[in-house]
Amino acid sequence: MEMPEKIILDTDMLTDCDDAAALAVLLNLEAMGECCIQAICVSSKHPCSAAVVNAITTYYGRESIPIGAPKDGKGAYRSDSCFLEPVSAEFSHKLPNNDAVTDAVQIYREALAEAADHEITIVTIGYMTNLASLLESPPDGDSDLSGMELVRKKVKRWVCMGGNFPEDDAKDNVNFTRDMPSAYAAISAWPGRIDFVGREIGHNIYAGNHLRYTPKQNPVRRAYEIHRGRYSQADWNHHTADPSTILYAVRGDRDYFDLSPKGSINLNEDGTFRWVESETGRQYHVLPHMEFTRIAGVLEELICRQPASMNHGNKG
Ligand SMILES: [Ca+2]
Repeated sequence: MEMPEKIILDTDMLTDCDDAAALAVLLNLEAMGECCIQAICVSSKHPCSAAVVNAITTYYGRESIPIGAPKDGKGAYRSDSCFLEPVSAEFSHKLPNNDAVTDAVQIYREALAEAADHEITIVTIGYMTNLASLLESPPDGDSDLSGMELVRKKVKRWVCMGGNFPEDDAKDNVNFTRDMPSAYAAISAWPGRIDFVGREIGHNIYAGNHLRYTPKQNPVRRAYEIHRGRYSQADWNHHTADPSTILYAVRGDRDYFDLSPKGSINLNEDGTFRWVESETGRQYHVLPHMEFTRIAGVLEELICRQPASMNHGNKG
Protein backbone atom coordinates (compact mmCIF):
# COMPACT_ATOMS: atom_id res chain seq x y z
CA MET A 1 0.00 0.00 0.00
CA GLU A 2 1.22 3.45 -0.84
CA MET A 3 2.22 5.75 1.99
CA PRO A 4 -0.35 8.47 2.73
CA GLU A 5 0.35 11.72 0.88
CA LYS A 6 2.11 14.31 3.05
CA ILE A 7 0.33 17.57 2.30
CA ILE A 8 0.96 21.27 2.82
CA LEU A 9 -2.27 23.14 2.00
CA ASP A 10 -2.27 26.77 0.83
CA THR A 11 -5.74 28.35 0.84
CA ASP A 12 -7.02 31.90 0.38
CA MET A 13 -9.97 31.21 2.78
CA LEU A 14 -11.49 34.53 1.83
CA THR A 15 -14.23 35.12 -0.70
CA ASP A 16 -15.59 31.64 -1.31
CA CYS A 17 -16.94 29.03 1.10
CA ASP A 18 -15.57 26.14 -0.99
CA ASP A 19 -12.20 26.59 0.76
CA ALA A 20 -13.95 25.66 4.03
CA ALA A 21 -15.42 22.54 2.38
CA ALA A 22 -12.03 21.69 0.88
CA LEU A 23 -10.45 21.84 4.33
CA ALA A 24 -13.17 19.50 5.67
CA VAL A 25 -12.43 17.06 2.82
CA LEU A 26 -8.71 17.16 3.61
CA LEU A 27 -9.24 16.69 7.37
CA ASN A 28 -11.64 13.80 6.76
CA LEU A 29 -9.24 12.09 4.34
CA GLU A 30 -6.54 12.45 6.99
CA ALA A 31 -8.84 10.94 9.64
CA MET A 32 -9.40 8.03 7.22
CA GLY A 33 -5.62 7.48 7.01
CA GLU A 34 -5.26 8.68 3.43
CA CYS A 35 -3.00 11.70 4.00
CA CYS A 36 -0.97 13.55 6.64
CA ILE A 37 -1.40 17.33 6.87
CA GLN A 38 2.02 18.87 7.62
CA ALA A 39 0.99 22.53 7.62
CA ILE A 40 -1.62 24.96 6.32
CA CYS A 41 -0.90 28.46 4.99
CA VAL A 42 -3.37 31.16 4.04
CA SER A 43 -2.58 33.41 1.09
CA SER A 44 -4.97 36.25 1.97
CA LYS A 45 -4.32 39.36 4.06
CA HIS A 46 -7.78 39.27 5.63
CA PRO A 47 -7.20 39.27 9.42
CA CYS A 48 -9.68 36.39 9.95
CA SER A 49 -8.50 33.94 7.26
CA ALA A 50 -6.10 32.03 9.52
CA ALA A 51 -8.58 32.16 12.41
CA VAL A 52 -11.26 30.43 10.33
CA VAL A 53 -8.77 27.77 9.20
CA ASN A 54 -7.98 27.28 12.88
CA ALA A 55 -11.69 27.10 13.81
CA ILE A 56 -12.16 24.26 11.30
CA THR A 57 -9.00 22.35 12.31
CA THR A 58 -10.05 22.74 15.96
CA TYR A 59 -13.53 21.36 15.22
CA TYR A 60 -11.91 18.33 13.60
CA GLY A 61 -9.55 17.83 16.58
CA ARG A 62 -6.46 18.91 14.60
CA GLU A 63 -5.77 22.31 16.19
CA SER A 64 -2.05 21.40 16.42
CA ILE A 65 -1.51 21.70 12.63
CA PRO A 66 0.91 24.65 12.08
CA ILE A 67 -0.77 27.61 10.33
CA GLY A 68 1.04 30.39 8.44
CA ALA A 69 0.04 33.66 6.77
CA PRO A 70 1.84 36.08 4.41
CA LYS A 71 3.81 38.62 6.46
CA ASP A 72 5.60 40.99 4.15
CA GLY A 73 2.40 41.92 2.35
CA LYS A 74 4.05 41.89 -1.04
CA GLY A 75 1.18 41.28 -3.43
CA ALA A 76 -0.99 39.58 -0.83
CA TYR A 77 -4.66 40.06 -1.66
CA ARG A 78 -7.37 41.33 0.64
CA SER A 79 -11.07 41.84 0.09
CA ASP A 80 -14.21 41.70 2.22
CA SER A 81 -15.69 38.31 3.07
CA CYS A 82 -19.27 37.49 3.98
CA PHE A 83 -18.41 34.58 6.29
CA LEU A 84 -14.96 35.07 7.85
CA GLU A 85 -15.88 37.51 10.65
CA PRO A 86 -18.96 35.59 11.86
CA VAL A 87 -17.26 32.17 11.72
CA SER A 88 -14.20 33.59 13.49
CA ALA A 89 -16.39 35.19 16.18
CA GLU A 90 -18.77 32.27 16.75
CA PHE A 91 -16.41 29.29 16.77
CA SER A 92 -13.59 28.24 19.05
CA HIS A 93 -10.00 28.82 17.89
CA LYS A 94 -6.70 30.15 19.22
CA LEU A 95 -5.69 32.67 16.55
CA PRO A 96 -6.96 36.22 17.14
CA ASN A 97 -5.91 37.39 13.65
CA ASN A 98 -3.37 36.83 10.87
CA ASP A 99 -0.84 39.04 12.71
CA ALA A 100 -0.63 36.43 15.47
CA VAL A 101 0.28 33.74 12.94
CA THR A 102 3.76 32.64 11.92
CA ASP A 103 5.08 33.82 8.54
CA ALA A 104 3.95 31.40 5.84
CA VAL A 105 7.47 31.21 4.40
CA GLN A 106 8.80 30.07 7.77
CA ILE A 107 6.01 27.46 8.04
CA TYR A 108 6.89 26.14 4.57
CA ARG A 109 10.63 26.12 5.28
CA GLU A 110 10.23 24.27 8.59
CA ALA A 111 7.91 21.64 7.07
CA LEU A 112 10.13 21.11 4.02
CA ALA A 113 13.34 20.99 6.09
CA GLU A 114 11.87 18.17 8.20
CA ALA A 115 10.60 16.17 5.21
CA ALA A 116 12.32 13.32 3.37
CA ASP A 117 13.35 13.92 -0.24
CA HIS A 118 10.45 14.29 -2.70
CA GLU A 119 7.95 13.57 0.05
CA ILE A 120 5.71 16.65 0.12
CA THR A 121 2.71 17.45 -2.05
CA ILE A 122 1.88 21.16 -1.96
CA VAL A 123 -1.76 21.93 -2.77
CA THR A 124 -2.76 25.50 -3.57
CA ILE A 125 -6.47 26.38 -3.61
CA GLY A 126 -5.83 30.12 -3.50
CA TYR A 127 -3.19 32.60 -4.62
CA MET A 128 0.50 31.86 -5.18
CA THR A 129 1.76 34.67 -2.93
CA ASN A 130 3.42 32.32 -0.43
CA LEU A 131 4.99 30.03 -3.03
CA ALA A 132 6.60 32.98 -4.82
CA SER A 133 8.01 34.19 -1.47
CA LEU A 134 9.18 30.65 -0.61
CA LEU A 135 11.12 30.33 -3.88
CA GLU A 136 12.89 33.64 -3.14
CA SER A 137 13.74 32.76 0.47
CA PRO A 138 17.43 32.47 1.45
CA PRO A 139 18.96 29.80 3.72
CA ASP A 140 18.08 30.28 7.41
CA GLY A 141 18.15 28.53 10.77
CA ASP A 142 15.77 25.82 9.56
CA SER A 143 17.77 24.84 6.50
CA ASP A 144 21.03 25.61 4.70
CA LEU A 145 19.08 25.36 1.45
CA SER A 146 17.44 28.25 -0.37
CA GLY A 147 13.71 28.07 -0.96
CA MET A 148 14.32 27.03 -4.55
CA GLU A 149 16.65 24.23 -3.44
CA LEU A 150 14.23 23.09 -0.72
CA VAL A 151 11.42 22.80 -3.25
CA ARG A 152 13.63 20.95 -5.72
CA LYS A 153 14.76 18.48 -3.05
CA LYS A 154 11.70 17.94 -0.87
CA VAL A 155 8.61 18.50 -2.99
CA LYS A 156 7.06 15.65 -4.96
CA ARG A 157 4.63 17.83 -6.88
CA TRP A 158 2.53 20.96 -6.66
CA VAL A 159 -1.19 20.46 -7.23
CA CYS A 160 -2.56 23.86 -8.28
CA MET A 161 -6.24 24.80 -8.48
CA GLY A 162 -6.59 27.40 -11.21
CA GLY A 163 -6.76 28.16 -14.88
CA ASN A 164 -9.22 27.43 -17.66
CA PHE A 165 -7.92 24.67 -19.92
CA PRO A 166 -6.78 24.48 -22.63
CA GLU A 167 -6.78 28.25 -23.14
CA ASP A 168 -7.24 31.09 -20.64
CA ASP A 169 -7.94 34.76 -21.38
CA ALA A 170 -7.26 35.75 -17.71
CA LYS A 171 -10.77 37.20 -17.34
CA ASP A 172 -12.06 34.64 -14.85
CA ASN A 173 -9.16 32.98 -13.06
CA VAL A 174 -8.77 34.77 -9.74
CA ASN A 175 -6.25 32.33 -8.24
CA PHE A 176 -3.76 33.61 -10.82
CA THR A 177 -4.89 37.18 -11.36
CA ARG A 178 -5.46 38.50 -7.81
CA ASP A 179 -1.70 38.30 -7.22
CA MET A 180 -0.54 37.98 -10.80
CA PRO A 181 3.17 38.74 -10.23
CA SER A 182 3.36 35.93 -7.64
CA ALA A 183 1.48 33.48 -9.89
CA TYR A 184 3.78 34.28 -12.79
CA ALA A 185 6.91 34.04 -10.64
CA ALA A 186 5.93 30.79 -8.89
CA ILE A 187 4.71 28.93 -11.98
CA SER A 188 7.52 30.15 -14.26
CA ALA A 189 10.31 29.37 -11.80
CA TRP A 190 8.91 26.18 -10.23
CA PRO A 191 11.67 23.58 -10.46
CA GLY A 192 9.46 20.48 -10.50
CA ARG A 193 6.12 18.99 -11.44
CA ILE A 194 2.86 20.96 -11.38
CA ASP A 195 -0.55 19.29 -11.76
CA PHE A 196 -3.25 21.85 -12.56
CA VAL A 197 -6.88 21.25 -11.66
CA GLY A 198 -8.59 23.76 -13.93
CA ARG A 199 -11.83 25.63 -13.33
CA GLU A 200 -13.57 23.48 -15.95
CA ILE A 201 -13.39 20.55 -13.49
CA GLY A 202 -14.69 21.73 -10.11
CA HIS A 203 -16.90 24.48 -11.47
CA ASN A 204 -19.02 21.72 -13.05
CA ILE A 205 -19.26 19.57 -9.90
CA TYR A 206 -21.74 20.74 -7.26
CA ALA A 207 -21.91 19.58 -3.63
CA GLY A 208 -22.40 20.81 -0.06
CA ASN A 209 -26.19 20.83 0.27
CA HIS A 210 -26.18 18.17 3.01
CA LEU A 211 -24.07 20.40 5.28
CA ARG A 212 -27.45 21.70 6.50
CA TYR A 213 -27.96 18.34 8.27
CA THR A 214 -24.63 18.48 10.10
CA PRO A 215 -24.43 19.87 13.68
CA LYS A 216 -24.73 23.63 14.18
CA GLN A 217 -21.32 23.44 15.91
CA ASN A 218 -19.77 22.72 12.50
CA PRO A 219 -17.99 25.90 11.27
CA VAL A 220 -18.08 24.62 7.66
CA ARG A 221 -21.86 24.38 7.90
CA ARG A 222 -21.96 28.00 9.14
CA ALA A 223 -19.75 29.18 6.25
CA TYR A 224 -22.19 27.60 3.77
CA GLU A 225 -25.23 28.85 5.64
CA ILE A 226 -23.96 32.43 5.31
CA HIS A 227 -22.37 32.25 1.85
CA ARG A 228 -24.94 30.07 0.08
CA GLY A 229 -27.82 31.42 2.15
CA ARG A 230 -27.43 34.76 0.36
CA TYR A 231 -28.89 33.00 -2.69
CA SER A 232 -31.12 30.29 -1.24
CA GLN A 233 -31.63 28.72 2.17
CA ALA A 234 -33.16 25.72 0.37
CA ASP A 235 -30.13 24.81 -1.74
CA TRP A 236 -26.56 25.04 -0.47
CA ASN A 237 -25.02 23.16 -3.37
CA HIS A 238 -21.96 25.02 -4.59
CA HIS A 239 -19.16 24.50 -7.09
CA THR A 240 -16.29 22.34 -5.82
CA ALA A 241 -13.20 23.87 -7.44
CA ASP A 242 -11.25 23.49 -4.21
CA PRO A 243 -12.75 20.23 -2.80
CA SER A 244 -12.23 18.51 -6.20
CA THR A 245 -8.59 19.61 -6.10
CA ILE A 246 -8.14 18.06 -2.65
CA LEU A 247 -9.73 14.82 -3.86
CA TYR A 248 -7.29 14.66 -6.78
CA ALA A 249 -4.26 15.63 -4.65
CA VAL A 250 -4.89 12.91 -2.06
CA ARG A 251 -6.38 10.06 -4.09
CA GLY A 252 -4.84 10.75 -7.49
CA ASP A 253 -6.76 10.41 -10.72
CA ARG A 254 -8.04 6.86 -9.91
CA ASP A 255 -11.35 6.36 -11.69
CA TYR A 256 -12.39 9.95 -11.00
CA PHE A 257 -10.18 11.80 -13.48
CA ASP A 258 -7.67 11.37 -16.27
CA LEU A 259 -4.37 13.19 -16.54
CA SER A 260 -3.26 15.02 -19.66
CA PRO A 261 0.01 14.16 -21.40
CA LYS A 262 3.04 16.18 -20.26
CA GLY A 263 3.17 19.80 -21.31
CA SER A 264 3.19 23.38 -20.11
CA ILE A 265 0.73 26.24 -19.80
CA ASN A 266 3.18 28.77 -21.29
CA LEU A 267 1.95 31.46 -18.88
CA ASN A 268 2.25 35.10 -19.90
CA GLU A 269 2.80 37.93 -17.43
CA ASP A 270 -0.77 39.16 -17.96
CA GLY A 271 -2.17 35.78 -16.85
CA THR A 272 -3.21 34.52 -20.28
CA PHE A 273 -2.01 31.07 -21.25
CA ARG A 274 -2.38 28.28 -23.75
CA TRP A 275 -1.76 24.63 -22.90
CA VAL A 276 0.87 23.00 -25.11
CA GLU A 277 1.81 19.34 -24.94
CA SER A 278 5.53 18.67 -24.96
CA GLU A 279 7.87 15.83 -24.06
CA THR A 280 10.02 18.21 -22.04
CA GLY A 281 7.11 19.73 -20.08
CA ARG A 282 6.87 19.19 -16.31
CA GLN A 283 3.20 20.09 -16.06
CA TYR A 284 -0.08 18.19 -16.39
CA HIS A 285 -3.72 19.10 -16.15
CA VAL A 286 -6.65 17.06 -14.91
CA LEU A 287 -9.24 15.82 -17.41
CA PRO A 288 -12.78 14.56 -16.75
CA HIS A 289 -13.37 10.81 -16.53
CA MET A 290 -16.13 9.74 -14.10
CA GLU A 291 -19.53 11.44 -14.49
CA PHE A 292 -19.43 14.66 -12.48
CA THR A 293 -22.62 13.77 -10.58
CA ARG A 294 -20.90 10.66 -9.18
CA ILE A 295 -17.82 12.65 -8.12
CA ALA A 296 -20.24 15.09 -6.47
CA GLY A 297 -21.57 12.19 -4.38
CA VAL A 298 -18.06 11.28 -3.23
CA LEU A 299 -17.36 14.92 -2.32
CA GLU A 300 -20.71 15.40 -0.56
CA GLU A 301 -19.83 12.55 1.81
CA LEU A 302 -16.30 13.88 2.41
CA ILE A 303 -17.51 17.46 2.99
CA CYS A 304 -20.23 16.41 5.44
CA ARG A 305 -18.48 13.60 7.35
CA GLN A 306 -18.20 14.67 10.97
CA PRO A 307 -15.28 14.24 13.38
CA ALA A 308 -15.49 11.08 15.50
CA SER A 309 -16.47 13.07 18.60
CA MET A 310 -19.49 14.49 16.75
CA ASN A 311 -20.87 11.25 15.27
CA HIS A 312 -24.29 11.08 16.92
CA GLY A 313 -26.22 10.07 13.85
CA ASN A 314 -25.46 13.26 11.99
CA LYS A 315 -23.94 11.61 8.96
CA GLY A 316 -25.18 14.18 6.47
CA1 LIG B 1 -9.90 29.09 -2.79
